[in-house]
Amino acid sequence: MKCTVCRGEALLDLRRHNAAFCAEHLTRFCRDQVRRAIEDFRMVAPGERVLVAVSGGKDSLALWHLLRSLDIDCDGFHVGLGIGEYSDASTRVTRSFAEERGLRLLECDLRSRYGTDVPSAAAVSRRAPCSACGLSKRHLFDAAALEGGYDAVATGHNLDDEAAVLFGNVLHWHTEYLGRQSPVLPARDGFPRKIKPLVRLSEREMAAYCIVNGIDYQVDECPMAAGNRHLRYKEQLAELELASPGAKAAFYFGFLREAADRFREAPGESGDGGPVPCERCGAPCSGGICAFCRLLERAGAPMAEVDDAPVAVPVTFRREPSGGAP
Ligand code: Q46
Ligand code: ZN
Ligand code: ZN
Repeated sequence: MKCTVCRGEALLDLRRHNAAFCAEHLTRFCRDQVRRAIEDFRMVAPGERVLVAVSGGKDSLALWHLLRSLDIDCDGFHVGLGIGEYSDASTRVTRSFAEERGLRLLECDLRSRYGTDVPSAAAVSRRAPCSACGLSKRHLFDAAALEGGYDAVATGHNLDDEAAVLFGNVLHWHTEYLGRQSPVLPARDGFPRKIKPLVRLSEREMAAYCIVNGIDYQVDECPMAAGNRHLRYKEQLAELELASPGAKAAFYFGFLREAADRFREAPGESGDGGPVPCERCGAPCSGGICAFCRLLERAGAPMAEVDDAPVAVPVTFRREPSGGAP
């Protein structure tokens, strides 16, 4: 198999693009795809600062690496979820990535900051672990971005993730979610802008990108993900993609082009009068106490002791961040 660009030995074929790439041209391809997503969806303007949500998995580490290689001013933010050895290993790999490259990493450890973790909060509140986890991460990403004055929060959702979410939302006609399914959600009502610069790249491409760029990542799946519907949708779409390369991209980008606008809510249409600050943490919510503070309350977190502490704390490494190349 030859590289489509240089005719050298290729290490990855991309059937949906009818191409194959060597290490150098795969890296260049991934960078071009991210640059194109950022431009097409106006994700980041010159001079803006981005907070990258970094789990320690291949997608988020590759995203951080790619954004740095495009000279985007960005720092990482990692949340310690407290999911046993899986979380400990994810934190270790994230710290090593940042330390080796002299990058600025912020962290929030659920247990030390709030006295709880994802498994306990999910058990006490009788929520599915992924629901408690997703709620916590969304809240903390927003809070950390606002606290640090970042213009946008970038997450490592790739084409496979977005196509699977779209598939689930269409299957069940979750029209409200379809209205919000976009690679960029503008800042509004006190929430920072959310961007997904990897939407043009697949999981397989991200794994290959990490390997050829020497990025060590958490390879284990989260133990809480087992049986999750999202994974099933991914498997079904992967089968479809195998039989018909490009099907996933056609489905997802076709939706954005042809149908997404039809599901968007016009400003003020929700009729709820807009958000008000949470009585406890000040985050925008529909009234009273926000969902995250309610979750903490149910989990018995000692709120009064932590209310004023910052959400995201910079991790100190042996040497100072140099701001150099990735
Ligand atoms: S980390 Fe959290 Fe995922 Fe684990 S508990 Fe579910 S949502 S599967 S991205
Ligand atoms: Zn090549
Ligand atoms: Zn709150």
